[in-house]
Amino acid sequence: MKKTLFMSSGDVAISYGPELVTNGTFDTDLSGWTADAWWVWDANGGDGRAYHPSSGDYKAISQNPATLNGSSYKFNFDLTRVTGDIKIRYKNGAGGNVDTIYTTSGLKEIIITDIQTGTAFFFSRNTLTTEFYIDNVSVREIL
Ligand SMILES: [Ca+2]
Repeated sequence: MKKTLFMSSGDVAISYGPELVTNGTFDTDLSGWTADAWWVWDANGGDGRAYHPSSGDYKAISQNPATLNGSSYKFNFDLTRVTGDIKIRYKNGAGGNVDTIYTTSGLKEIIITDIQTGTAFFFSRNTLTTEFYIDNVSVREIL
């Protein structure tokens, strides 16, 4: 029997390359990250995460995944905001800063189609006195 399979554009499977972030789940510490001493590892009852205690100063945690090469990537993380505005920064292919500001908690996702080879991803406050947690940071190439 002949079968015909119909697919809408919404059914197209997107596949991803391997995880490029080291210790994005913060299981036991902040290893693999470059962090201002302000940052604290939070055990969070067994699901460790990175904690930015309340501050209005620029105190960043960052990582530059080794194999970023200028193709497209899915960048996502879990944000728990206590207060303030949280900034994510990376560089585009021209070397310009790309900033995304968040003022709510939740799973945050950025699809990146223009990225500098070897860029780092920085998490910090934007302008306000800010307190927040991050976990499950992931960068994967869109294949
Ligand atoms: Ca975790």
